[in-house]
Amino acid sequence: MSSTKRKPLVVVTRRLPDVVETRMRELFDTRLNHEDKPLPPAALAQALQEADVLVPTVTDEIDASLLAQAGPNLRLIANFGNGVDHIDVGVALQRGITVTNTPGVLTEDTADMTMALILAVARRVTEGARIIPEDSWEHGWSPTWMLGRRITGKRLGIVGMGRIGQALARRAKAFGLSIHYHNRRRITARTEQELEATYWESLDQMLARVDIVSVNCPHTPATYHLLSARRLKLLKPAAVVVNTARGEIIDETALARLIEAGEIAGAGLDVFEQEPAVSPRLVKLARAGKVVLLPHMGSATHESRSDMGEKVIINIKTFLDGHRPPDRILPSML
Ligand code: 8YV
Repeated sequence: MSSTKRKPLVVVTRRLPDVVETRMRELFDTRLNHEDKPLPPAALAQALQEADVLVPTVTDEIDASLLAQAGPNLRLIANFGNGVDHIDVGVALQRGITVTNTPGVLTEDTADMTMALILAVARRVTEGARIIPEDSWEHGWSPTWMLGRRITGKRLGIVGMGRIGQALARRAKAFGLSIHYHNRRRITARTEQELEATYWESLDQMLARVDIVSVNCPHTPATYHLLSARRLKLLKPAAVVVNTARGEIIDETALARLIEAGEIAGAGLDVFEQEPAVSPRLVKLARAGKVVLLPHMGSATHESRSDMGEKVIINIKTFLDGHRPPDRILPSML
């Protein structure tokens, strides 16, 4: 900090819940984004030059060239959100900038949304929900109309058994799904028993055997296109793919192609490779009722977003008080 008297300048790139913004203004010299439009690169660069602390979100691309323009006061990037793949964390750490995130508080809501997508695709919920508002129910009920697929008794393959993966497993178990998972590390025997989860060291083998695949791992260089065209082709034709993690983990073009060809039954996606742009092929499949597309709503509850803000504040406050913030991103996590 250049002066011990002045309050640290915290620049927040997007509008946050009122309660969070109010508290931040009490604690810091806080610069808010009242318009809530994503900052253009030049404005983001200026924020990095001036701030002591930057509070970005998933909509801010903070790459190496932007970080090279950071001012001498920038010591902390306190991300509002769990995923930090929009930040070049390696470069930030090299430049002595600490990066934190907001884990834990959005777990249950994201798992709920994953379950909602599984049900929506299998039971054609969004397709059905359009019928009455569009005045298309003139023939009434029919024994063979709008049939979906039962989820009870099916196999769910979870790719990434961290907090969200485990929260999904707990829900899915209650719905009668059997739980299968692939993860970098096997979870403890106790948790495996509690979730009645089967571990697959080979992702390929798991994919060939499950009915529903859910992506719940972070996006890192190692997980980019983890569900590649080759791996997607291993799925059964009746399989459904759900993604509430990051679009980049799935080869989206291959996914769309396989659904178009009837080699995969459908998908429920909350995240996309080029957000907010969504592939026209996926949009067409959504219109045809084959896929359900949500605009990145996994953690979109009042509770999650307030708790995420609280985490951001705790991380900033702890850091400015000279302590290690609780949610530091360490090189081993990248
Ligand atoms: C957030 C998310 O809304 O936390 C994450 O990683 O994907 C979302 O739930 C978003 O990242 C906020 O920046």
